[in-house]
Amino acid sequence: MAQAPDRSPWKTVVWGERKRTKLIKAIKEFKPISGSVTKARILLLGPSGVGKQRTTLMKNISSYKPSCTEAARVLLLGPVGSGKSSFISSVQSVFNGRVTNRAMVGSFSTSFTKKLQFYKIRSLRGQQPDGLVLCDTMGLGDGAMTGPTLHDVLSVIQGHVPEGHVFSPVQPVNPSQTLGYRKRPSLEEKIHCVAFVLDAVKMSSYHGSLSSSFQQLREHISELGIHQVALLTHVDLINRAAALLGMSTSYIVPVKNYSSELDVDDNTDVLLLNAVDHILQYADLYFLDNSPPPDCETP
Ligand SMILES: Nc1nc2c(ncn2[C@@H]2O[C@H](COP(=O)(O)OP(=O)(O)OP(=O)(O)O)[C@@H](O)[C@H]2O)c(=O)[nH]1
Ligand SMILES: [Mg+2]
Repeated sequence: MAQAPDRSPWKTVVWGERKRTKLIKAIKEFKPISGSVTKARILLLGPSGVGKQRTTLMKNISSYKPSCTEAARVLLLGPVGSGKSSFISSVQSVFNGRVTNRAMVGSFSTSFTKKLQFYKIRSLRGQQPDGLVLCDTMGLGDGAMTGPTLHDVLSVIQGHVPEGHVFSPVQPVNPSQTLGYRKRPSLEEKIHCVAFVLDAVKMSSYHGSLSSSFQQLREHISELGIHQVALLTHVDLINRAAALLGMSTSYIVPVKNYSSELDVDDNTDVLLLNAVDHILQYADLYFLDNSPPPDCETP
């Protein structure tokens, strides 16, 4: 005979109004510890705060002037299709006030970008940054034969490679065969910062050899005294989640679960609490529509 399902709660969770108020109060009073732009901060700032922050950031970038060269050259490096060209176009779009496809974007299994291309970020109107040049390059492949070699990348960073150079695994950069090769590049012609670009969605499917390529690259780039940062793209897949679930994006909130950390941190806490707060809003809507009329309530 089938047993009646056990309906006793496995855990008693107190989600009273007091707890909710406490969580909201804690979220409202939360101050991020670092100065970085985090999702947490955006959530707390609200639409007008985000607008202010955008204006401040645009002003800062527009007035940026390196101390000893005309512009800072930032090289974007990453696997094929990770969003290097898209990032350049996106930054340009911010300053144009409309979406602009400045660097051409593709979606093939081999790199769409083949040439070394420098993009001085300019504005069609208003604030004009001119201290920033973003450098697009061919995507790093899974193996040595499917993208620029370590030697090619280091030559670019050291400023030997001219704009327009087409990367070829069979013809690595070299002083005698590379057209326009600069033997003694000036500070202006060198790369001043490297930004690795990775696709959050493909993170687990990246080939193991890519990890050793990054390790080698980082060692050599660090030896050159060049700082590196990383950009994580495709974190906007909320739309895809919405399509999969068949629900509006306004129902979906980003969450960062604790998975490898040893300690909690305030930013992650806020994302989690925001999700809980969001869930409770919808639970409240249910109660609003389904609470029994006062005369039916059990004494
Ligand atoms: N959803 C989403 N798609 C992105 C994002 N960034 C890039 N893409 C898409 O990913 C594909 C590849 O983008 P690209 O900017 O061409 O990538 P890339 O790193 O320049 O690629 P290669 O030049 O081929 O090495 C395009 O279809 C883009 O529209 C992102 O943040 N979110
Ligand atoms: Mg590209």
